[in-house]
Amino acid sequence: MNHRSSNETPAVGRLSVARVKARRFGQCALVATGAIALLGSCATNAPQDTWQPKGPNAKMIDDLQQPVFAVAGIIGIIVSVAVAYVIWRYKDRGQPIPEQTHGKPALEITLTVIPALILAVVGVFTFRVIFDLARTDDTQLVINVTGQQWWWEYDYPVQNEWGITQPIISSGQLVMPAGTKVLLRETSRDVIHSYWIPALNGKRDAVPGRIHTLRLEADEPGIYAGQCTEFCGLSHANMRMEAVALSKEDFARWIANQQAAYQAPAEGTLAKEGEAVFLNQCVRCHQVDGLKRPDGTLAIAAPDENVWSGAAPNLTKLMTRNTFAGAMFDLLRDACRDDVWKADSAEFGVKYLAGVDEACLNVNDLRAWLRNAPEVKPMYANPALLTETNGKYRGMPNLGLSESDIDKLVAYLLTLK
Ligand code: HEC
Ligand SMILES: [Cu+2]
Repeated sequence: MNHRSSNETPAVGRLSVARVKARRFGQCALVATGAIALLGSCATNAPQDTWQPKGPNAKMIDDLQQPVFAVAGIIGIIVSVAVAYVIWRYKDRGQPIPEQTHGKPALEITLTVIPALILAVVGVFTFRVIFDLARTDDTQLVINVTGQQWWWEYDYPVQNEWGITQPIISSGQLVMPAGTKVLLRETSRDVIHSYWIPALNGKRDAVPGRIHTLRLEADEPGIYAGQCTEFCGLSHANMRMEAVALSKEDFARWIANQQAAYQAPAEGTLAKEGEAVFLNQCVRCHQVDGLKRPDGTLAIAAPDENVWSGAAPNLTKLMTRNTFAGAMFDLLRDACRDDVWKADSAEFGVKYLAGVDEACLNVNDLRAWLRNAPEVKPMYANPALLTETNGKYRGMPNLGLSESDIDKLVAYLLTLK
């Protein structure tokens, strides 16, 4: 039976030139997209590659995803080839409609049972990994992680076995000992964020009012990159993080330095003038532990009165980190940064713990930040809201500082290490 009337024009003949062009463009776009996706897998410098686990938790996930990917891949290929064959073999060439049958129980049962068995096996292994990744009873070190627009705060509760005798508060870079079962306790101060260091484990949402745990362990010292992976507003893409794994000895050094007492800059220096500017302009949001006002009282920040999320990064040891503003900017200049990032694991600790000195400071980005932070990191979709703050800011405001105040502040910030 031929159900196309013989006097109809063939399909191609009806296409206008414009439609042919549009179709060609569509085909090219499809091929280009596929090629880009494929070429992306050739990247050599891919610090957030989920196929390169650098610790036992990520390894567990990888050991599961490799065989599942292989099985799914083989099935995917079989199904695609079968579909392509059927499309080609049975395409309408005007042949009669084949004899119609109702069902084929043997085939249908087989095609139901096989996938069910495959899914059951995958399910058993998946559950095992999920439970293993949820364990908290073998924890060796606890670190609290709090997300807010658009940076992460890390605080280390007192843990005498690690020499942590007073709480340590840091931001941007999570510092942890290598070869240690670290447990993050995550929460958020505003919207939902999600913590993800692909080389060390999967993702875990940070939700206001809740505490979620995430195991992290790195085999080797080094820096492991990640980024917030739950859309959290305008600068979501600028909310990054880095886990820094140090050898146990280097971690002990880091802990000792984080707890070291505040060293006020010497009288008569530019840094001392910077301290005064800091007390005037910055201390209402940023805590520097041990910093005193001229009258000898301790300066206590009140970010809850000045920032919507109720927090601003603790700057006590700013120059011991090598990024700032949610790891959006490097605090280290390129050459110095590469020196730290590419150090082999034997000398990594030495280079990381040296901290940022004047020669290595990425002074341009830091000055741009102090000059007008919302200009370099978007914080308000509606610029009118920049000035209408109702007394509270989102992120770091533009403080209208003079260049000479910025000179002083940079000199002061360099002493915080
Ligand atoms: C109204 C509160 C507020 C004031 C005042 C303020 N800041 Fe900030 N600052 C913030 C917030 C919030 C962030 C985090 C923004 C982000 O990363 O997106 C921040 C980030 C920073 C950072 C990056 C820190 C890190 O670890 O990522 C530096 C450095 C900094 N501020 C320096 C200063 C200096 C110096 C002053 C005084 C001139 C100052 N800030 C005044 C709220 C404030
Ligand atoms: Cu976020």
